[in-house]
Amino acid sequence: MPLSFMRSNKPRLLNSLLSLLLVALTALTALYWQTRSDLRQQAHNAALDAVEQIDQVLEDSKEITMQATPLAGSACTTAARELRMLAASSPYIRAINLTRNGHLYCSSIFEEVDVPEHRDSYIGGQLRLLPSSPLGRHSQLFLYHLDLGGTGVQVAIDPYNLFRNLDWTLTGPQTLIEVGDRWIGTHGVIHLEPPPPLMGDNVQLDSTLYPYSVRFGFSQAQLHQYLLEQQRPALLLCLVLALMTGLSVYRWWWHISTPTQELRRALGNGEFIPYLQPIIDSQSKAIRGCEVLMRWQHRHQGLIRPDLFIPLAEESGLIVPMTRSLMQQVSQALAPKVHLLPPDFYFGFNICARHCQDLSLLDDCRAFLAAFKRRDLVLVLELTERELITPTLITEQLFGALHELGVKIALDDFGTGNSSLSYLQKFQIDLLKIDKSFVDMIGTDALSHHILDNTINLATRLGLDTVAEGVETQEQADFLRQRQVHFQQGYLYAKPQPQQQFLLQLSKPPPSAVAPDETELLTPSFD
Ligand code: G
Ligand code: G
Ligand code: MN
Repeated sequence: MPLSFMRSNKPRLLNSLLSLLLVALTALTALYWQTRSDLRQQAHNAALDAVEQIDQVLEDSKEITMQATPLAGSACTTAARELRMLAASSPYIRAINLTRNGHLYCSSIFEEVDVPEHRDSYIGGQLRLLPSSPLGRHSQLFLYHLDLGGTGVQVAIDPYNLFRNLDWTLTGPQTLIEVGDRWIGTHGVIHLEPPPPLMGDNVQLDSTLYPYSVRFGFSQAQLHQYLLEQQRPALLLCLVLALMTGLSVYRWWWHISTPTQELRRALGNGEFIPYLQPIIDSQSKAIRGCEVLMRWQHRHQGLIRPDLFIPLAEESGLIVPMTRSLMQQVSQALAPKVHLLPPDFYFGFNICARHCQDLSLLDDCRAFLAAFKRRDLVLVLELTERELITPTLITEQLFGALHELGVKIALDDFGTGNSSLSYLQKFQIDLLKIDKSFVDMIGTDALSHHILDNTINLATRLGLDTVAEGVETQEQADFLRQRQVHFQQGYLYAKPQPQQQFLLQLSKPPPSAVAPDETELLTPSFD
């Protein structure tokens, strides 16, 4: 697999984990909302039931007070027995009492009593909660009062019984019956202080018949408990779903993450760096320029050759920002050292055909040249002959503007393609880079020699500058110099190298003064 170097397991693991979490989180959130809405519905139903039942108890109480009405105001000795019988008719009723002139004077339990009664302490004139009965020690009472003018009948309902017999689906701190500013809480306990602040969710329902309301709620803890107990199969399903998603992403990762994404990531990460290879003047042996060659400093795989990723970069269009980044890195590193560069120094950047259909290249070239404080420096764009440019309105505009800007155009790998004279003119080629395959012919059989001579002749006859690529031996160097090839580039002089190393080489004394073993990059054949 040629692109196997793009396969790193780290993003694969990370993305598998992320998708696992994402699915788990989404499923859990959906389950949470579903459970919450279930509980709300349950609370609402329970509240409806509760109001219906309490209303019924109060209706019964009202009915009993009506039956006791004839006794109101009469002597307790005669009324008490009747009151007891009436009280026994309902399981909720603890006692029935008679009032007269602001006093409770007769009780079905204690018979004759005398306790002050305030009519206006009844909410809506009907209901009242008493945390302790003035008659009995332990009783908490929910009172219903029928006012008959000077007299009245009072029914004392046991809040514990009331609370217990209601069909609460949910009971907890959020479940209560409110009467005025008092309320009955869990186990029928009556409270005087305001109800606790609302936590979690709750439903409040007012009775339409009597002045009270019920509130049914559930806390976050109850919700979680419900979720764990009632939704266990769904929770397990979420877990399995999340695991399966994570595993699928892990398994199919190479189908999901394209090499283009890996290139984009590397670009964002600054992993594409320039290597510079010197270009030497054939006669003087001095450095006259350099070719900038892209390298991928991969975070796991080390240095990667451009022929492995440039085709994909071209195809995806990422070559445009990648080249821009390369130009920026070179100008940033070399502009502060511009004094080290020889006069008329030239920078060669490789540009692919596709890149020539994008006018942004012009801005990139302008920015590159502007970064240097010297006007004699030359920017050369190398276009390969292997892939000829299709002339369009954009290329016409681009090459015209590049020419005006002083940017020179080189035809790279010259001799390997079939560019015509009109092609050279159309794209205003200034420089021919004779392909290494021709240089390799030097010193071989006569026929090859002939081809090489013809290629060099063609280049010189066109009046263009010439660069020979891939010069590896002294014989090749001498031959090319004799044939008037202007510049040379190859391992004989130096390999492509990191920028700092290239700068170091520039600051060294001229090549002729360098001892053979002082550098592996410069050879003694320089003389
Ligand atoms: O160094 P070498 O192996 O560097 O280069 C291999 C090929 O990759 C060459 O054909 C060269 O033109 C191409 N290449 C290197 N750097 C770049 C670049 O920045 N842009 C383009 N388009 N091609 C490049
Ligand atoms: O852009 P172009 O296709 O010309 O790219 C030049 C390529 O040639 C780069 O890959 C560079 O590393 C390589 N190169 C430069 N000098 C030599 C050399 O002397 N010998 C060999 N084998 N390759 C070279
Ligand atoms: Mn090149």
